[in-house]
Amino acid sequence: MNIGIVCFPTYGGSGVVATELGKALAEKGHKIHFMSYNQPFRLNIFSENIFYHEVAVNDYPLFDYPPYESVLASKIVDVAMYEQLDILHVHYAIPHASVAYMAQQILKSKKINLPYLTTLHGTDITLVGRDPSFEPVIRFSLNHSNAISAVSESLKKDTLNTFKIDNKITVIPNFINMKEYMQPMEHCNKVKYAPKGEKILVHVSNFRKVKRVEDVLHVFDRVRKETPTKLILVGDGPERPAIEALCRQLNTCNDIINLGKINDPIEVLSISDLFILPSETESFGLSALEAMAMKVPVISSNSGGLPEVNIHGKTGFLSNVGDVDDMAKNALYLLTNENRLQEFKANAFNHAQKFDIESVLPKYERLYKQIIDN
Ligand code: GMT
Repeated sequence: MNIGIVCFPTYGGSGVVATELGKALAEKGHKIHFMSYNQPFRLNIFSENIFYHEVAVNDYPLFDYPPYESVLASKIVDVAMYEQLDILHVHYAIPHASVAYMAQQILKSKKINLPYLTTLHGTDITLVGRDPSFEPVIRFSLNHSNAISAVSESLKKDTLNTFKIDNKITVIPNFINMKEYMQPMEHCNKVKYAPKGEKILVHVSNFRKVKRVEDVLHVFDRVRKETPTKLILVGDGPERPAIEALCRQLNTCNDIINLGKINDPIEVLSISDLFILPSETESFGLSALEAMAMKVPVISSNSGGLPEVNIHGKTGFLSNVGDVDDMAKNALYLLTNENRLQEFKANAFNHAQKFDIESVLPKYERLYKQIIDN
């Protein structure tokens, strides 16, 4: 198939899913045309089946807001016509679903049929999407999508509760390429970060408010009072200054290692003992799945789709949002008993295998085929 993929290129789950999906489809022989305003950050490979079409929005003094949607719609029309796309897959409803609809209508006037699949990732429904100023456009463009997929049962439910959707929503979970998580990691030396044999907690995110990174610091503060521990923070974003201020206030900065943005956190995860994800809302929690694939159990909130990924009492523990005492108690329960920690590590790894790309990719291929055949 000739598949167009539209996504945000920025550091975040929807871009990672779109990119990894495109890479895997290309490996199976499909031709993949990425359209984005920057090279997606994990699209750092050479493949004869992958093409990147940049959406370059010019900065005219007249515009307070650059017309990204119009330029993207034109790009989709151009790529669809000249690369003969069979299908368009847009990631993140806002504004990609309505842009896809507009491109589809333009192509229709040229007697070209371009069906589109909209994949919902989370904040496009649970945060941004709840803003009433988007409602008519989201509802319309979702109802006109040739198909909709959501990354968890929880997100499907949230979408149906938030919008009046007549279209069917197919759940296709986030995935990982297990092969990449099973490579030898001997070169990653834990001693550099934990010289006295301390345990390592890790958090990976884009440091947005919704991630509640301050809760990570509060959990860490409680845990390190009981057992020697270090905290590694991976990522960057708007909450970073507040986090730096909080670690000074808690007097924990010396035991926190800020690594900033890292394209692929596999190596850091390979030296970590527990992953902390206390998010306010999380439609799936791809970062938790990536941790589990590296045998790192997860201490998380129980919001959104997290219970579909992190199995309470098996691959880690779930707590109510904001209950840092419970999260710290659960972390200590694992960190202070090596046999128990090893058992949870093995469970996390085994559960992660259920989300291997090998089993998830055919679900997307089937959906593409259904849409094209209709
Ligand atoms: O979590 C973020 O801030 C990034 C966000 C995105 O849209 O890129 O991630 C969302 O999509 C991921 C991939 O489907 C999910 O694994 C994340 O759970 C989801 N984030 C939220 O729902 C907050």
